[in-house]
Amino acid sequence: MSRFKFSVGPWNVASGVDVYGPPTRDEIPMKEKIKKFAEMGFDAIQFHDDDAVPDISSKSEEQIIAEAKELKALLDEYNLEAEFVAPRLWFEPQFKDGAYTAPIKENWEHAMWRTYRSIDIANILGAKFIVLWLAREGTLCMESKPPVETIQQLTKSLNLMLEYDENIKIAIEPKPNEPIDRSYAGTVGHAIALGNATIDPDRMGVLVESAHSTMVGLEATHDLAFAIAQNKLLSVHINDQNGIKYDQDKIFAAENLRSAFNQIKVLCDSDYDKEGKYVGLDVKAMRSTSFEHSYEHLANTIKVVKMLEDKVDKFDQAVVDEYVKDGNYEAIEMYILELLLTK
Ligand code: GLO
Ligand code: MG
Repeated sequence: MSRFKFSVGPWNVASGVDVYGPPTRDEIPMKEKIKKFAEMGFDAIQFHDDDAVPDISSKSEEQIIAEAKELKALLDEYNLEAEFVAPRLWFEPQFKDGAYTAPIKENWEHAMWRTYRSIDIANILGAKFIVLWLAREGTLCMESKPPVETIQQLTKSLNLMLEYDENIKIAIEPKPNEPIDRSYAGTVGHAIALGNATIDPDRMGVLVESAHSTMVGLEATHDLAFAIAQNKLLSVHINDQNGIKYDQDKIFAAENLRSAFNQIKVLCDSDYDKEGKYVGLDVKAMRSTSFEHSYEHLANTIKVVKMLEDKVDKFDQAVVDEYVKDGNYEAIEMYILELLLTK
């Protein structure tokens, strides 16, 4: 048994499409995914606004509320919680040069409209926070927007969200690159600083994704630790990534086992599980995986977390402390390698 509660996003079961090729697997309807997630033992689901209410931009506020209530009834049927709602502000053409940092006022207003609707949906589903993955908040063309004013526009957008609902919390999920190559707020440090610049820093936090740290050569464990030390860690997206490359969303520990061990260790050591928070998965099956194995990357990730928890339970800090006193850092390396490589 794991000490953690797990959450998953419906987009984690996907068709295998990438920028260089078409789908390799059939799409699975949302209701089927939710049923399967419940059977797999997940505790909560993560939603984009348009996962919860498809084609959200074409719908009235009344329709959005009605559909969110239907979804809530479905979740209740399976005894599932909603962890968060995240406005998906990167597909619509209006957001081609940013959403909260859009240079054209009407586009920014549309981003805010979708965010307010996301907060409404979160309230109906019982989710305590929204997640902002600032996917297009930067620019492909540096001169298209004056950076200082534009970053201030981002802070203003956050303030409006905090004013819209006095209880909602906001977790910023930073990503340094892809789809834009130059993000305005690409790291955990930026995300925390942005939160601190708002009118209500206590309701601002971060969601740390392993791959987003790795893809800029940062250590995900220390990004988690940094957020925990500032009391800002609202959620996590565990996954893995082969170095400083395109976003891969591989199963946890598939590329960086020692880092994965330390990520789980820092969560265990900080009693993350006791605060009612979820270990969120943001993993995708590889493009080469066949349809019949559409869910195995999720089951395997949970299995790996449990195995790493066992390793964390076996880890003895007193042994390491002795080696530190003796300056025997080689012994620490070997202690960890033996821990990870033997039963
Ligand atoms: C992509 C992100 C993405 C977000 C999701 C929730 O790189 O990790 O999957 O986590 O859209 O906002
Ligand atoms: Mg993510």
